[in-house]
Amino acid sequence: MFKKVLIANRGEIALRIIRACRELGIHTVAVHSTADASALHVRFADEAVCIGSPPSRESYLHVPALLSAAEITQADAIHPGYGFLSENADFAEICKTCKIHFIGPKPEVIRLMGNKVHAREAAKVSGLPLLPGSSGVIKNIEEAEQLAKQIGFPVILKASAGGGGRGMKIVRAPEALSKALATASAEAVAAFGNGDMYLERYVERPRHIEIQIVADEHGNIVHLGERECSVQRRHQKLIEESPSCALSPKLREKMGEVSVKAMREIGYNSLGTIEYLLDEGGEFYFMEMNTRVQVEHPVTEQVTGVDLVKTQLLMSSGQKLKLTQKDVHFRGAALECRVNAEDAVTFAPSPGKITAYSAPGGPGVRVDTAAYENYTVLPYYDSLLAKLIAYGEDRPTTIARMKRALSEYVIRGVRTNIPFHRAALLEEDFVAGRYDTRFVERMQDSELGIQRLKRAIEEMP
Ligand code: MV4
Repeated sequence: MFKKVLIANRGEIALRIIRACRELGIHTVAVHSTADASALHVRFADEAVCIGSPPSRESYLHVPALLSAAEITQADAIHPGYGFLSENADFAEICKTCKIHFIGPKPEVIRLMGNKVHAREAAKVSGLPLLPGSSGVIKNIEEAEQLAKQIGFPVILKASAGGGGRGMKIVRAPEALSKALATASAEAVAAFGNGDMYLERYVERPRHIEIQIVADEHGNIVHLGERECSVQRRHQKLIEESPSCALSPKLREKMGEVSVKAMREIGYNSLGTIEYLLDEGGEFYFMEMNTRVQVEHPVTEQVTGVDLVKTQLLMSSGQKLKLTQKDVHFRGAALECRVNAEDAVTFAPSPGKITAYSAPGGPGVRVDTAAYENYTVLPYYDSLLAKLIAYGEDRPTTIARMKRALSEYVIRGVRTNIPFHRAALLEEDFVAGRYDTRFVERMQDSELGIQRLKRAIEEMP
């Protein structure tokens, strides 16, 4: 097992990783920017190293500083968490060169999944269902027009170097295709330094379903079921849950099985998530693969009882997965609300000092956060303040618990999106599990939705 792990991250995920390490008897090194000197991850770790200035580029993304910190503390592994360098193949490669263990899949696999055209091809050859679309990069407008005519409109153009909703363009009519391709490709060059595009049939009202994979370095692979993440706004997830109301036991088994099979084909050997679009007819299609631990991993932990971060550490150090698919049982329902320091109506960030803080608790409630009273939410980093997770024997129990927990949560000094969550949980469509990726839009367009949000803001403690 690793003796000492450096955590190349901050906030709640750094704490989550430190907790897992401590339970496994692994020493921890926190790194931090000058602005994070008093952060909880710094206090919870065994050692801490200041690696630079507040902007991420000069600290949490600064590779030489991170490697120096690992070197001077003699850390034998780096856990990248999510975001920052977690899916940076070059960083994983540099770690390898420096003989520091990168906790994640091999650099080549990170690189493969980061290139969405290559990922799509790899998914196809390993048996994952794809939407009809281009094989490889679109070579010219004639090819795109021919293909779109074959598939039928609407189609979607996606940047090969994009992902997570970046660099996409929906095209609804043949006349619009040529301009859209030129613009999207130019935007991709500007954003990613790579204008490669691909094309797919566009699914109007998809649900976002992702399958959690756990794979060791000895060929053992299991899936831990799904998370539904359809409650998003501008590709920022807001509410996640497991199980999804949209999956029958049969479909769950099918999605799990094909995912495991594909990971076996690819030779995947880490924690991973396969994202799918689920259409209204119950057909699912490969979208992207994430090669990191995800923000929403706790909902899977609560319904399976598997500690994903501990499992990731154990497997990464070469241990065999003790779990077989037969050992995986799903129990009850879990929900996660991402509590962000942002305005509940406009979603504008709201950094500042937390002047009063009291977290919910009691049965079926988990709070993953690095916030505390007098903590300052910094403008340099993302606005995630806490992940509020509720779980219970069934979905109605869990929703009731989440509502209760949201009503207990006191955060003063910064604005939060807690009122948004309270309003969302009152939506009939949410309660019925009848939602898709347009849920937030519909809520914002509905008189009742707006009214509920206003009332939730007034009712804040
Ligand atoms: C799509 C799609 C519809 N059809 N692809 C958004 C994130 C990126 N991973 C891919 N995304 C989408 N790809 C086809 N062929 C709709 C989306 C999409 C979406 C997907 C999941 C969750 C929320 C979304 C919001 C808008 C669009």
